[in-house]
This record gives sequence, C-alpha cells and structure tokens, in this order.
Amino acid sequence: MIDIEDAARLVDEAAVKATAIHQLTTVDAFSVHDAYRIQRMSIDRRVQRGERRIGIKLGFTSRAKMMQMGVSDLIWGWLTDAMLEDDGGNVSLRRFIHPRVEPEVCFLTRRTIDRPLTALEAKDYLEAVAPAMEIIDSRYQDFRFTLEDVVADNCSSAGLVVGNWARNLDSLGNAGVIMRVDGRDMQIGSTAAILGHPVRAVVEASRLASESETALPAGSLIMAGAATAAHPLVPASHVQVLVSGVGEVDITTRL
Ligand code: 0L1
Ligand code: MG
Repeated sequence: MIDIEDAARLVDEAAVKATAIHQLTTVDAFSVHDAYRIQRMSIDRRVQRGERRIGIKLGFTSRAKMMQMGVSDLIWGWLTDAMLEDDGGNVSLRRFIHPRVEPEVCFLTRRTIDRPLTALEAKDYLEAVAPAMEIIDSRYQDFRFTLEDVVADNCSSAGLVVGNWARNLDSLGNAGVIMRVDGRDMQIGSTAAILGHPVRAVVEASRLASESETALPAGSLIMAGAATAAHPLVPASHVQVLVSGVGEVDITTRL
C-alpha cells in the first residue's frame, strides 16, 4: 500500500529540485482518491514553506485529451503564488524539468464558490477573464504517467502567466486562440475546445471542489484548461497567446 506522506514528499522534492522521478504507480498501485490525498499533502508542504494557494487549474478539459488518456473525468490541481510569472516577463526555465506551455483563459472569481454551480449561475460568480498561459511540467521521467500519477503530481501544474483582466465574458464561447512562438503560429484553436465553452470549466471546478469539500474564496483564479495541444518551452524564445476579443499575454524565456 502506498505511503501517502512519502509519495507527497517525493513529488514535492522533485518539483523543488527540478529533477524527474519514476512514476509512483510503478512501485505501488493506488486509487484516484489516494492520488488527490497525495496532491493535497504535497501542496500542504508548499504552504508550510510560505506559498499561498491562489486558485485551481483544470486538466483534461478537451474530449480529445480525455480520450487520449482513456479517462472520462476532468482532473484538477492547485495554483500557488510561487507559480505566477509576470505577463511580459522573462521566465527562467531553471526551476522546471521539461516544461510545456498551453494557451488557456483564466477566470477571477468574485464570490465564494462553495457548492456545485449551474452554467447559468457560474457567470454571476465571476469578476473577469484574462488570456493566460499554463506552464505544465510533469515531475515524472519522460513526461509519462498514469491518471493516478498525474493527479498525485498536482496535474503537472508548475507555472501560469495571466494577462489583463477583461470584464466582458460574452465573446468567450468560440474565441480564436493562437499560440505564437518566435513569431510563428505553432498552435491555432478555439476556446470552444475547452468543454464547449470555458464557463463550463467554472461549473466543473465548482463540482470538483464541492466533491472534495473545498470552498474557493472570492478572488480565486480558475485556469480553465488548454485550448490546443501543449508546446515545449525552450530557452531564448518569445511565446505569445492571443485570445480573440479577450487579449494577449506573452513571455520570453531564459535558461
Ligand atoms: O491540461 C492540463 O493542464 C494537463 C494536465 C496534466 C496532463 C499533462 O501534463 O499533460
Ligand atoms: Mg492546462
């Protein structure tokens, strides 16, 4: 049987040292429920070091990615203030193992979410939306994992960049998304790839948080999930994410 505390320490130390580890499930099989216990304990370790929870991220929000992984539900992980990178900033890749970047949108909540919301209710709980990038970085060798492994590893959450907040949520349903690297469009998609409409990510976030008896305070960030495939993040590059009608966000990278 897996030792939850030991597993949480392993994924946490792998993140701190930016050193890949073997998949936890190759040593001991464990359930998704236990994977979330490991995740929570690893985040508790971050909090004990002084990091602050600032919100949550959703993963597997596109049907294609769910089918690819052979799973039928979303996954979610925690965001902390130490993961935030500045819009327009120069991001050091030293704290990552094999980072990838995903074009997303990020919501800012304006009311505490403490129960499952309907799609109609969700907008009322939102203050604003921003174009965003998520930097994912699996702590496992070769970015390979099972569903249980990735949940235990805080769903590969490693960094986020959030652009300017926009109040208008109306044009979000099928907004064009471009991820541009060094001036070349590497990924092109639509926000419709995020569960059909990114606001559904808020509905799902409210369900998942409630299932784990977690309330999301007002002012939380919700990273809605990727609109396209992820792209490897390498040093000395300029990455832009443009979301039509919402705005754009960009970073440069260094070793
Ligand atoms: O959608 C995501 O943020 C990815 C979740 C974890 C799976 C992965 O690392 O690709
Ligand atoms: Mg993501």
